[in-house]
Amino acid sequence: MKGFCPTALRSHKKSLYISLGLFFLFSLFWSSRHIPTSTQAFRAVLHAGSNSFGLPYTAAILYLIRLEDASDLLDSLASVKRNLPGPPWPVILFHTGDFDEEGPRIELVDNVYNHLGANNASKEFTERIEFVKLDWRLPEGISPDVNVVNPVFAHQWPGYHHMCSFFSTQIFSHPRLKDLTYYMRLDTDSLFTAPLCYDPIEVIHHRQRSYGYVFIGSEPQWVTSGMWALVQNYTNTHPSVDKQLRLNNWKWSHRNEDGDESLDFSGYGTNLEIVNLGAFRRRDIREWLDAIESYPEGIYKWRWGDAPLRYATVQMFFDVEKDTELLCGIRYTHPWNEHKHCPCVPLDQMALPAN
Ligand SMILES: Nc1nc2c(ncn2[C@@H]2O[C@H](COP(=O)(O)OP(=O)(O)OP(=O)(O)O)[C@@H](O)[C@H]2O)c(=O)[nH]1
Ligand SMILES: [Mg+2]
Repeated sequence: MKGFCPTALRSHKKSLYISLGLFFLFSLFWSSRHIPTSTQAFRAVLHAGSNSFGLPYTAAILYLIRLEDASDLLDSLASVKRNLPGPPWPVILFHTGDFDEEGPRIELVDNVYNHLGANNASKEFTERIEFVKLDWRLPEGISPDVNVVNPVFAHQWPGYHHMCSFFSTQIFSHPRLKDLTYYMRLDTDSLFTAPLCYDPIEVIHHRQRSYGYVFIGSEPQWVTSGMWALVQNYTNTHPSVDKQLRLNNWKWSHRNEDGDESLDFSGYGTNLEIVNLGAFRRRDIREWLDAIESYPEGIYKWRWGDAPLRYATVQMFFDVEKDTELLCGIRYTHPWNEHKHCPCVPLDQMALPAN
């Protein structure tokens, strides 16, 4: 009977193979088109208190986005995919309504997929994307009428001001970040320009840092009206803050007769930052963030930015030598910001912090 194969059975087998082949091709086509827009399964693992990578920490990459910045976002995400090593952490896209409907969400994820190019592990990358809606409201005491508020940066009011408020004070208590150890923030116009020799989140963890950044800039005085005074008043009533600022060699500005400050306020480049969430959720830091919120005119009228507010917060509550990391080995650009790069030193050649 060896080699016996009646014609009927052979043609039956043939059609079976053809059907299987067609089924395989169809599923391949379908799976490449059907791109999920959330990472529920991944999140379920995180919520169980561990992660799939066997790491003692969890993280996410996050953006705040809006429809008009979608094409920048594609380039930024492509630069993350191409140049940022490390575990495939979720990519959280916070939005404020532009992606409420499924249509724009699917379209954006499809565009990311096409921008990355098929057969490029692009599907896996798009599966990391999550959309999270933010419900922005003006704080009490701020009129919804732009003419009443007469804010600095009126042309982008209140969106830009909401953005500053979200990143300065609210982000640390956002429910989606509750179980995360770290977040890396990027803006839609943030770009990694070359492959990195380390995973920056792993560097922050390994070196036990609370805050990672790539540059410090300075803010023009027309967007910091009253900021020096708020920090000074708070410091005067909080001796531990005064002590920490002295240890960090903080320099105070002085006002001349014309009301001009002798110093511009510095600011971390928050368009790429890594935050240890637990460190920023300290009670004394929360008290300071509440003080910022209790003077909403600071952000909503005077357009205080999240960059100088982050700078003040870190300098007031952390030891900048021990708790912050300048990640200058990252090849990175953001419009209007110039900064120095340093050679990228792989993690296994970095020293552990001496405690
Ligand atoms: N949803 C939403 N996102 C915003 C709004 N304003 C800014 N963003 C986002 O917040 C991030 C920072 O905004 P940018 O306009 O880049 O702010 P910036 O870096 O201070 O300003 P530039 O120097 O012009 O880049 C970007 O990812 C924007 O897409 C807004 O009104 N709504
Ligand atoms: Mg920007």
